[in-house]
Amino acid sequence: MSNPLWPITLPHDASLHGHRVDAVLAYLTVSTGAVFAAMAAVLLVAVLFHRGRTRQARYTHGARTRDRLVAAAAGAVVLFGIDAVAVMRTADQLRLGFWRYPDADPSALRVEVTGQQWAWNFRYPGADGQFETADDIVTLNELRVPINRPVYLQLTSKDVVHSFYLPNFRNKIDVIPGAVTRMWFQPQEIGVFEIACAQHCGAWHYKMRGELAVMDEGSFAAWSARAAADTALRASAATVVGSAGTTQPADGTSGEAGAMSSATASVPSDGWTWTSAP
Ligand SMILES: [Cu+2]
Repeated sequence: MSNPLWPITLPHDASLHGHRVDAVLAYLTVSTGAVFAAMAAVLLVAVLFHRGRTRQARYTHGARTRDRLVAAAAGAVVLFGIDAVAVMRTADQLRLGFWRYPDADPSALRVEVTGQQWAWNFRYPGADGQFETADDIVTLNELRVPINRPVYLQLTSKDVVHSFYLPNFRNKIDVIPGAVTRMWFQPQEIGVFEIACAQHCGAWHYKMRGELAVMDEGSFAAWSARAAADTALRASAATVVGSAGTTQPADGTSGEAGAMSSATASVPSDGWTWTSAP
């Protein structure tokens, strides 16, 4: 992030649909700025005009019909000129971008996210495309994704409410224990971006951050293969340890990061299901 004006300006947008959020913010900035300028001008004129003793200000309780009409007109301008338009524009942008979940898109990369005090766990389905199987890839505070493909996340929390926040992708979703939420985004730029928690979730909330690495397709495939090999190695090591009489999970996970899949299985989602990847 080499923006010299940061944090005065918005974070750099590296996503397909981020401009939609920026457009709504720009509209709100300009429209409320115009109303602020008009109000400041009215006040300034009133102060300057009634400055001398010759033009005494006339006080009113605003009970006259004319006063009420002026107040109602000003209120209507704000309500319909700014608020209603902002709501409609927001709904449009959500419909055109953020709510178009890639349920039927076979190219979408699906990842399960589990928040906990104070870290992010990520679980990829591995080569078989199925979660909660032996070849799942599990990472901590590190989400790697390929460029120009939809990334579809399903999220839950182990303990308290967190919020998965991607400032450079204009996306944020609450991560709630006992519930499953979802979000999607499409990276347009290779680079490393910040993952933050946007809900105050305890003493070390400020430490709850991760890295989102956007890679080219080849590098992502190479990383996936390496991670899959590591998973297989861990699984075989766990089997050896397990046969020696311990209770180590044999699927190569730490058990902690595996919480997501069991939570997903037991918590009803609000009407969507992972479609199995090809
Ligand atoms: Cu948090």
